Amino acid sequence: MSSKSPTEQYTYVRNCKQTTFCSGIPLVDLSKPDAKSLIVNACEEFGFFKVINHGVPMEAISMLESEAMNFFSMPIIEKQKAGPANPFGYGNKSIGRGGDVGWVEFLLLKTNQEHNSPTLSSAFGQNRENFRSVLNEYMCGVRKMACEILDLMAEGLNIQPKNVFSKLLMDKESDSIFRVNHYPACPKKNHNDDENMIGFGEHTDPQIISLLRSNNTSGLQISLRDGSWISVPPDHSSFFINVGDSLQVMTNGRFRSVRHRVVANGSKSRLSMIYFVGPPLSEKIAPLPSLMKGNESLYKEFTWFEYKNSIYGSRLADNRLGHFERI
Ligand code: GA4
Repeated sequence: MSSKSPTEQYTYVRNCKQTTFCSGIPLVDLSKPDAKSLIVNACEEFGFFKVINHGVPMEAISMLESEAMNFFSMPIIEKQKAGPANPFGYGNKSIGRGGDVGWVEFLLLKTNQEHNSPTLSSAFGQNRENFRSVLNEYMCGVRKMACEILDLMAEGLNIQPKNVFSKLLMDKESDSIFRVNHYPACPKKNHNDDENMIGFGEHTDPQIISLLRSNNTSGLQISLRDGSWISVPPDHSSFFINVGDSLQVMTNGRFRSVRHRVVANGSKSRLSMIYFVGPPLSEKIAPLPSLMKGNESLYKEFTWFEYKNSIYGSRLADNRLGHFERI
């Protein structure tokens, strides 16, 4: 255990000039014919884009958001009945096993399991059934959108069959997870302070893609190619898509796994819900032959199981793909 007190373990980031609100985030309207080419361009340049006309019913979204808010507003002793997040359940401040700490509490859930574990039941009590049905409705909608986006990626990249990516999500062994993060408002220490407490430290997601939706509170920032950070203007009715490490490998580096982080908001709490599309554990993660065009793979071969094992205990900010790069 570290000898630092919990508050000393938090990290702060300066609200530097680069961290201005940026409206240059790629925007994809899923109902338009140019969606696939916009998606490919966005994944190459940013590894990140915003989606509108996503088809996830607004009702399912707001019902899950209110269920989640009800959960997080319970006394800590009640929430802890659903913890620790080891690996699934309620977690508070401590992220992963490498010692990272953030101004955040969260629920981590498996997507293809009945949410009837004794821990979750005791925390949700009477409300368990309601939570479960609202969660399932939301996840069905997001899975459908994820499938559509993954097929558009394959089409945009001219890969046959077009379900090369989406079949990993549709596989009943898909190792996908769902995360709800709650970042309480974090008042600044001094009135004219230009530092923000880190809610969730910088990292890339290990999976294929992540589909994020939040309430209207800012906090999410992404890192651009030149290493600068930009804030993503919040939009509660849209989804934000991140390219993860596995998709970077499957496209042999053509798509970029985006580094991102969340800074705590000084006055409003932030709630985000993220669906991480993970392949089955036995899946070989390697560049797709049709994308190699005579080039060598930039990565050594590994399965999703091996990758997951190798990242246990890493720090959030680590370059986890580094171990698998061919030099
Ligand atoms: C980042 C994406 C997902 O939230 C997550 C995280 C996981 C965790 O919270 O336990 C990790 C992190 C995430 C990447 C590196 C390791 C594992 C914390 C950490 C330090 C659930 C995931 O799959 O990888």
